[in-house]
Amino acid sequence: APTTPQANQDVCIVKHWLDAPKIDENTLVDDLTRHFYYTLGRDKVGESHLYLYNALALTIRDRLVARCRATRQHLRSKKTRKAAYLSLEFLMGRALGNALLNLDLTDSSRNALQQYCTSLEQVQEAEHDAGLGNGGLGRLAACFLDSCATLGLPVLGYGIRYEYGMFNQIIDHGNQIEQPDNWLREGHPWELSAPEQAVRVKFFGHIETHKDKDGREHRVWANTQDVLAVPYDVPIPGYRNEVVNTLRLWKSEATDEFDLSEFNAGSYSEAVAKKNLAEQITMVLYPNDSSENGKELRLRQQYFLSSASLQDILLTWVNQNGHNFKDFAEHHVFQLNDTHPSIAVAELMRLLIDEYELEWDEAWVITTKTMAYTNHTLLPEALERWSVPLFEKLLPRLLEIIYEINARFLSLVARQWPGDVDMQRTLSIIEEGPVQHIRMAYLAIVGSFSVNGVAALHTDLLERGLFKDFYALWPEKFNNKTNGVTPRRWLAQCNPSLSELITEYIGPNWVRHFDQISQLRRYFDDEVFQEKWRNVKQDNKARLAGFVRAKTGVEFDETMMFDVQVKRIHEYKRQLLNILHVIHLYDRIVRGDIKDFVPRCVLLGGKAAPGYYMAKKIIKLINSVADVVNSDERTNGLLRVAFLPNYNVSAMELICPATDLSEQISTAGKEASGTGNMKFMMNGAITIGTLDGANIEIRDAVGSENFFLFGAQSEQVSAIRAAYNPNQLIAQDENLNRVMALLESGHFNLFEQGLFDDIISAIRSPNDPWIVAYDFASYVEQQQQAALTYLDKNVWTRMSILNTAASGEFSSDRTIQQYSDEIWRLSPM
Ligand code: T68
Repeated sequence: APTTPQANQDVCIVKHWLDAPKIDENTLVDDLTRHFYYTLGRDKVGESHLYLYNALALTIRDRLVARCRATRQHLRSKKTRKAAYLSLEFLMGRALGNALLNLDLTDSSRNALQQYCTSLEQVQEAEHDAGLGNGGLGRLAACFLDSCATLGLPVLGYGIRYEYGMFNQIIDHGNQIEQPDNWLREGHPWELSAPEQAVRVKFFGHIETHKDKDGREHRVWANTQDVLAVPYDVPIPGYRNEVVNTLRLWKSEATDEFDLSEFNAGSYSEAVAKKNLAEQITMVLYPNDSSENGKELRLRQQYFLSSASLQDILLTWVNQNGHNFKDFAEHHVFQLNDTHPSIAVAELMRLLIDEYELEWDEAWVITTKTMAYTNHTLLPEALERWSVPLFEKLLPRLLEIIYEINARFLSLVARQWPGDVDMQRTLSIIEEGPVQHIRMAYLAIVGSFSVNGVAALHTDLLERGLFKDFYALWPEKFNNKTNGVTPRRWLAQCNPSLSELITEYIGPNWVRHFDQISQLRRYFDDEVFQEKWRNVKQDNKARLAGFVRAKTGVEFDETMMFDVQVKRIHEYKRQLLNILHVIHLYDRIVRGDIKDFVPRCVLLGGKAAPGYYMAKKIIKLINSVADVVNSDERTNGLLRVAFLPNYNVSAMELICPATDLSEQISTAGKEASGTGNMKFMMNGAITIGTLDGANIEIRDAVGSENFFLFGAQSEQVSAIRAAYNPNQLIAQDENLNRVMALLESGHFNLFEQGLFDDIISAIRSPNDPWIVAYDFASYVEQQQQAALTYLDKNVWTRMSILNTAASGEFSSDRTIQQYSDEIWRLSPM
């Protein structure tokens, strides 16, 4: 029972609290009912199950909060070294199923819901995806949080609580339409706000020099327009280990200071309008996944997150240690998820120098011992550069600090390469030009003790290409951390039947120790096991077929091969190559070449950045081809094509368990890692792919005989492009020639002449950076190889089992263990 709070000197601490809520089924039923009737004030189960979902979520949250408190206390009392993962994106998806799995409450929740005559599945459907990310980078952050909590590592996530997440995609006459994702409208039961821990973030203003009483000069950032950062905490449960970490998401709010003169002069509305300006910062997630757009609001978001998070950590430190920062770097590390939060390098310097009065050198040692940077892309259009004039207006003090960092860095460069002015220009954090720009990746590298890529090839290309001069200067900073995905969500949770089968054969410990999945290898030739494996896949395919029918009206037949490519739409990912192959299959059917035709259902899905013209054209082409193919009777039983609208985390949870063939077909050297490839592999899909990103490691792990490899290799790409003649390739390849002829005849755009001209020109262009025409022939050949292999059910099933069995190293637990051992140096709680 609660007892009276006891006063000590300054604060009133509640010495005892209610016993932590029990895990047993009866209390679960009681709490569910209490939340439904009283917290939410409902007495009928409506059609949407929304309130039941909320009641169950609150019931589970109670159990998380108790553990979260315990985890926090442990952290405080032990003064443990901890990491902060700074990311503009956390693509969490739904939370309920994951929390139930990790707390082992799935069965009792299912039972508790019986009294409401509904299934757990129906209730779970009421939860909106938390779509606070674009794609791979954001979902990686979410998988990492699950692994950190499961490994019991003291890691705090810091992100932004966007009011609107990744847009909802609607397909209208084959075209993408974006609709706002108002995911908070019906409430978000997982979060707890802590307004008393809000911090202020400064913008605009100017710099003054003040002298203190000892005559020392200080730079003062004055006359700023401040915004409040209010934290919302989301609990992150580990897998059955009592640990619950925290993801802290910041919301921007106006300070309550009105300009009174303005107010009294009658400009009430103008004074209040400032509130809107402040609240804009966290209003919406930028939907670009691979190009930077240079918008001021985006820079505001980046600084807002970086400043609020660093202030939060410094305040906690100062509360415990006063202004003594001697051991700070021993207790903290900040992982920057790409350059998006890399302004944190300069902000930590500012806070230490301006707010806590450290000397430059002291502050620089702390900064460069605590910052670590992960790069996620080599694409030049994605490298962030901020214009100096914009920076100067918005963050004048930060610009000064960056100039100083750069000056000191360039003198190091001058010492390293005496007299080499070119080298100074090349490596400068400030890019010269008509308008100066700040190269955020360079700021991140200079300010960090660790720089990592996300797959072996990617890291290699960083070291030998994009960052080669930095690598020459500081080889010890560079390291690889091949991505991974959490086997909780991406196998245990999304594929319950396969999980059960796996557990039946190798016991339940694989969920926590995923390297044990290799024990499945023992059964790849066991016919009984194979049969069960096939049946599970069959059921999952039926489940996906229902979903595809509901969302697109296209009938998938689960006896056919399911061939799937879902990911953001981008030219380098080459959905275009996939659809050209579909056209080729269609052409074969039409011309009667169906001797060894293996029936297949091709599924594509993914969002295009709203301003990405070609990506949107590709969506339209996919839909147009799907319409023609699906309505031509000759294709019945042989070929079905669907474009799934609004691909997101929850859709992937249905898709990857049901996939036979996983399409990972990017132009070699362009996909940093990929993580969808790992989800498919875990669920027993076989990959058709290029030697790109983590595909290379996937193929090494499973064996080349269990992977359909095609296409140019990354070292060959530049030579191929130098002498690229796609028209000749097309003329010489009968298949491709026919595909292009069909496309160019307007067969897929009968009533809209010229609709796909830009796509046609791109394929025929000698400057096509993605060499679609070059890789077409080997792609078609491997597709046929895959099809023939699929015909032999036993061979395919063996390959499928071996893929799952070899997926152990693609658990994000492995990745996070490496981050912890090699970068963060954390001890488990
Ligand atoms: C992805 N990057 C990589 N970026 O493309 C993928 N970019 O190969 C890799 O597996 C994944 O990161 C995880 O490492 C992205 O997803 C973005 O989403 C993004 C968002 C905003 C700005 C730039």
